[in-house]
Amino acid sequence: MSERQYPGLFMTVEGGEGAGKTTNIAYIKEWLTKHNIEFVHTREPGGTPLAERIRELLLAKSDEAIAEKAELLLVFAARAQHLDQVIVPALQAGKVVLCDRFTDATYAYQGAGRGLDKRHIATLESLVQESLRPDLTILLDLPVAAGMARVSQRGELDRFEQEALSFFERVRTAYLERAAVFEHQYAIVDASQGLDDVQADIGVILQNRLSAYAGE
Ligand code: Z5A
Repeated sequence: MSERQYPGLFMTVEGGEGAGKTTNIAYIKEWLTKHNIEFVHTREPGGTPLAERIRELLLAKSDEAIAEKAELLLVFAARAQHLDQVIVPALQAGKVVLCDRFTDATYAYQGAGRGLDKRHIATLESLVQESLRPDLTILLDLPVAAGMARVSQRGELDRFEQEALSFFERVRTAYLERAAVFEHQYAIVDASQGLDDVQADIGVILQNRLSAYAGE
């Protein structure tokens, strides 16, 4: 957990393909606005012009295969810039940072998905983030096949979306394992429910975890 060295609160949203991050982040933004909580909404990879350029490199299909370690370093290069330019200044200013994915995604995708050693990820995490960790991670959990069915209507697949089902199964398992280890950080939401129920669950989590922060 973050040692709360900043007055702001760092919230991330994670999940596999089609788990509903985009849909539910819109709901979280409405909730924060309704409760007069100042926030910055951002995403990873990305969140600054340079980091968004790195995102394009990571997601685009290309004739040149990206080496797994190069992918890992690109993710953390984007993150270093994002922390410096957006996340840390917002936390210093006392805002809530609402981030679509963060380092838990690196453990899930580059660690479990690609099979890179978690110790290397932990080393980069310490280098880039020092002691900063999310205060709250909402994990939208959904069976892989259900998530795939939800996104199947979309057009061309990006570089990650082309991976095999087994890759996404490893990603899901890794998220659930991390949620069990970092219980204080994670709140798991059953994203296979209808949207109203998913958002009711998220509302309870926000009320429990942010009301003190909002001074309610
Ligand atoms: N990546 C990485 O490898 N390492 C890292 O460290 C980081 C990221 C940070 C980009 O992520 C890629 O970067 C990601 C991992 C990698 N690749 N993948 N895969 P992204 O977050 O930008 O993209 P994404 O994961 O592909 O998100 P998504 O597919 O767009 O899904 P989503 O935002 O979670 O879902 P959605 O768009 O809100 O919902 C999908 C559909 O389901 C949509 O039609 C909704 O209306 C519908 N939906 C949502 N909720 C429900 C419910 N409850 N019932 C029924 N239908 C629903």
